[in-house]
Amino acid sequence: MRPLLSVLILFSLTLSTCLHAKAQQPVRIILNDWASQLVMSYITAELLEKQGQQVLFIHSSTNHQWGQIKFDRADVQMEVWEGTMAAKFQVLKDAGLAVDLGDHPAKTREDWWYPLYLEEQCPGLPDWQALARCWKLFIHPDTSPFGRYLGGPWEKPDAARIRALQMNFRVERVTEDVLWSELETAISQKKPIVLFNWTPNWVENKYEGKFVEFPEWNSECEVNPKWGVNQLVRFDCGNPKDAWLKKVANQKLIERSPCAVELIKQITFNNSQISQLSHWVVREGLSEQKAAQRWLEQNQSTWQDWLDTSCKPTQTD
Ligand code: TMO
Repeated sequence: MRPLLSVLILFSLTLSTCLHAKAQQPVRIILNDWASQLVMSYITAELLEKQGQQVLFIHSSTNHQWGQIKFDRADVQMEVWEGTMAAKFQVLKDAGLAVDLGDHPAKTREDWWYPLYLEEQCPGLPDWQALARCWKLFIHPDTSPFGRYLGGPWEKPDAARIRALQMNFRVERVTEDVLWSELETAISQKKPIVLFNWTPNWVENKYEGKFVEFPEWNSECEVNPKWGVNQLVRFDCGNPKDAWLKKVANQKLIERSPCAVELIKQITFNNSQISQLSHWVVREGLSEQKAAQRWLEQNQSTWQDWLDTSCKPTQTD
């Protein structure tokens, strides 16, 4: 072969390899701020790496994650909860910017919650009107002269709900750690507390309690002021029960990393698995990474199956 030709071939081979490598971008996984989501994200990262993908983590609040997806700065969120995130997901989905990569086989609920002993102090619970009547039990220095509702950083407009239902409460927003430490303190002294909680979660395996029953959720409640007990404003209802939990991706991931998409579609967790993940972190004190490792060690055949039935990026990308 003539030297010039071989140089040209080498050049074009190198060029195509570079282009090829450039086309394989890392899969950017969103890390939110509650235990099971973090553990599941680390499990997903491990599996994507086993599949031959590169992975990056993007720290984001649930509110900001939609902008991250919209502006192509993140690729996947493994735990999108209907109760707190459906409306914002729907907007991006309708715009063709986000895709649904399937539901987990878990039924979920996110709402105000109280430990069971409160029913003696506040007869009529779990009805919200009983809670509204008992508001004085919940007066707290942080929200005085109103009752305190302890919320996390994830909810939809709770203050709007409180106003719509004319309750003498104020929201205090805290991180997940503070939610649980306040819950522990209240329970150890049998003191009144009403706070944001969700299922599946570690709490249901440890403490008896109930969600407050607000007026039944309805999509109209969030868009139509006329709907519901307060004719003038929206948000006069609770969050959905038996709600979905899904994986959501940046629309661009579909073409960019089809094998990652195949794998993510297969990764699913049920209620008891998810509460187990949060239990390992919150109750047993494992780091989220350690909890992910433990799950991978205990569920080898499950994830091997997911990998075996997904394409390999080197063959298709
Ligand atoms: C989003 N969360 C499960 C914390 O409600």
